[in-house]
Amino acid sequence: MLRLYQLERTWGIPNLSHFCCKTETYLRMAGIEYEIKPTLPLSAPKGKLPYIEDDGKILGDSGFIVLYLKTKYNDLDKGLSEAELALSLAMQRLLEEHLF
Ligand SMILES: N[C@@H](CCC(=O)N[C@@H](CS)C(=O)NCC(=O)O)C(=O)O
Repeated sequence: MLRLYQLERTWGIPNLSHFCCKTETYLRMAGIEYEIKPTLPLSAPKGKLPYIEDDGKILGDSGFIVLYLKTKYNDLDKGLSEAELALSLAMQRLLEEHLF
């Protein structure tokens, strides 16, 4: 089963890290079976969380992970038009990299 390495749950919210939260949300929405392995960034291949282990592959960075999940399992964006895909990418860039 796919393993998701991320920060331990705290204060009853899914995750303090929005990158971890995003990755786990994608897994849940796409109906992919996974187990969580709480860990710290020091153990991660790129020094940052989340990362996954699937079929012997280790992959870091939530963007690359979602791309991998879309290709291998279930692409939740498959019904979107080009304009909707462009808008979603713009929103993603804004929220992930420029809002905090
Ligand atoms: N581009 C990465 C960013 C991941 C990231 O910044 N993770 C933070 C937690 S929110 C982290 O592990 N930081 C540890 C550090 O910077 O030393 C992704 O999308 O996964």
